[in-house]
Amino acid sequence: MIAFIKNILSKIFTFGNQHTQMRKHIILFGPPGSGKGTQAKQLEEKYGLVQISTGDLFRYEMGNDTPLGLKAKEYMAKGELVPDEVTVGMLKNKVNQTSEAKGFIFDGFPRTINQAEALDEFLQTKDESVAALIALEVDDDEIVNRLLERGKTSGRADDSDESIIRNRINIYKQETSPVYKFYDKKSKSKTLNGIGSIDIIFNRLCDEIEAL
Ligand code: B4P
Repeated sequence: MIAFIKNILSKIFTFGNQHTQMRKHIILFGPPGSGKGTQAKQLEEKYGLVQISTGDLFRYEMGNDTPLGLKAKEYMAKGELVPDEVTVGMLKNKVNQTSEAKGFIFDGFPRTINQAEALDEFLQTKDESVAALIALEVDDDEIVNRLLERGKTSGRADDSDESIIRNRINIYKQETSPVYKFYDKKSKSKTLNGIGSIDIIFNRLCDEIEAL
């Protein structure tokens, strides 16, 4: 009888651990144009994780002229952050709609300490947490070049004007970079050189993720 109970308990705990291990949530971090979106798409394919890009979600809403999209447009066109209450609600909806995912790559989220706290609290309600924040380091001039280059074809208002790009970089330094320290205090932050070919950076990221 005791052996039977032990067996049942061990199955329950094994299942619990497997579930927790399977859900690996990674924050891909870095300034605008550091390659978060580019890399997240490849990581999604390799590891079967689901990319959630708040920038893409906002662009989708803007493209459909929804009330949320119209609100986001006011801020994004100037290179400013969309208010936290709008962003956090949208993110939670997306996570809940994708509940079967093995884990998420958060691309461009969290961008403020408020967003980071909201994310941690939200994941805690599911008995989950962020596995790591991986920051791609790229200098300002490289960012400006990349985004102006993308602006030639993307049609994005926030990529076509150097002063807007510089504003995005400044906002990153003031409002977003503290998120790195927030996760560093939990020993979860890592930094990678984001300059080099897309494949080289992808390999660096894979090494970090596999070491988690
Ligand atoms: P996002 O859509 O998140 O994107 P991003 O900052 O433009 O760039 P990303 O780092 O993903 O760069 P990518 O791979 O595309 O944000 C846009 C706006 O949305 C924000 O400014 C804000 O207004 C709003 N927003 C989004 N999330 C928010 C949030 N959480 N809270 C509030 N507001 C929010 O790469 C850029 C270019 O570089 C591409 O052309 C790519 O081809 C090139 N590239 C990539 N890797 C390269 C490499 N290794 N070498 C050379 N070029 C490379």
